[in-house]
Amino acid sequence: MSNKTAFVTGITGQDGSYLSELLLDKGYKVVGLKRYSAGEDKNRLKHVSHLMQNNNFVIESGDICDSASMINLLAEHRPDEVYNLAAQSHVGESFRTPINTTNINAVGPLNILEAIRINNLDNTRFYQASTSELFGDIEGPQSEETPFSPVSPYACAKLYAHNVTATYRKSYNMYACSGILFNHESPRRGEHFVTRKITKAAANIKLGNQEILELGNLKAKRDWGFAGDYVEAMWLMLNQEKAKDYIIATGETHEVGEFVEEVFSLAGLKVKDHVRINPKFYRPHDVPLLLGDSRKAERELGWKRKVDFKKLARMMYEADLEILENERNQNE
Ligand code: NAP
Ligand code: G4F
Repeated sequence: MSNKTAFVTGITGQDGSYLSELLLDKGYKVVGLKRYSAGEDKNRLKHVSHLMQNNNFVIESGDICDSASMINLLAEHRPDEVYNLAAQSHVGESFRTPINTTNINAVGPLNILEAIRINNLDNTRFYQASTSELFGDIEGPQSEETPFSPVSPYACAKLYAHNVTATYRKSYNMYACSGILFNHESPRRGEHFVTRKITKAAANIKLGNQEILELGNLKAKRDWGFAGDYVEAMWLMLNQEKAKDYIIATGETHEVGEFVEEVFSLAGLKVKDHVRINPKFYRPHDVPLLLGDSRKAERELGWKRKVDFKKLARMMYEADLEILENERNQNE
């Protein structure tokens, strides 16, 4: 068992919860960063509520855009590993709030790197949540050798973070790396992302709570994996002899429309009866095709995905159906 401390930003998000579970299982102390909100915290922390009784799990309040809070928290906890998962992670939203997205996704990681440097945390290892969105409109399959060509404010900001992470590795001899993760989903996925929007709507339609699901571009292709598999790769990347960037993907790609078909057939529903296109959900520029080649991670880290497309769709649909049925039973 480890007696290391990990500092995890984005603790209220999908990946923060799975990564915390993995690290606590390995014996780490986990310090999770949560930003202040005037509203109810109970719902925001729902994916980590089962960890709250664990003495090795601590929540701190702060914001990666506030460099003072990063400097002070890292000085206090002196973590062995920092995982920067915090982001404005919705690509469509980044076209509506480009400046806020850039502050969080580009300046935020820089604040953390600077906090590590200023505090002389020479043994602290840093993981940056990079993304397949960096490839933009470059044809797949995409590997570590494929050039980046971002097409959204989200991806432009993430590209800065990716480059500045490599710059700190080279300039200050820091163990700092970026995981270029392709789309990964789970029952804990935010409800505005397309997979979760589809599984929740299908469950609602099945139960008679909803009639129509409105979507945007059904032709875009994504390489979808399971978040639980992907957080393992983050840990592996920080526990090697040398810091390197890796692609994490399934090597399979599917149209958004195929995910709809798969989930609606699980629900016994006809797509044409319930799904409508609403141009409101189109983006000014959408990444057409993501298909990752993660052979380097398989070879060097021994990482391999366990959950495939059909299993993922079923896991998410069944979880949403169960949540909605429980809610209905409680209201009866
Ligand atoms: P997520 O569910 O959207 O979680 C994002 C987290 O960031 C939330 O906890 C959010 O907290 C926090 N956050 C936002 N702004 C912050 C700030 N200024 N200071 C501190 N915390 C802040 O995202 P995810 O799916 O877990 O993804 C984790 C990371 O991987 C993100 O960086 C994302 O861009 C990247 N990524 C994700 C995927 C994917 O398919 N999931 C693929 C590639 C890369 P609030 O609750 O306060 O909003
Ligand atoms: O689920 P999405 O919003 O995910 P997107 O844009 O691929 O981004 C996710 O994966 C990235 C990794 O590649 C991460 F970096 C990022 O943080 C995030 O986790 O959209 C997937 C596709 C897009 O082509 C979108 O245009 O689905 C299409 N889509 C069609 N209708 C929709 C909708 N997307 C959303 N969110 N909502 C719709 O109604």
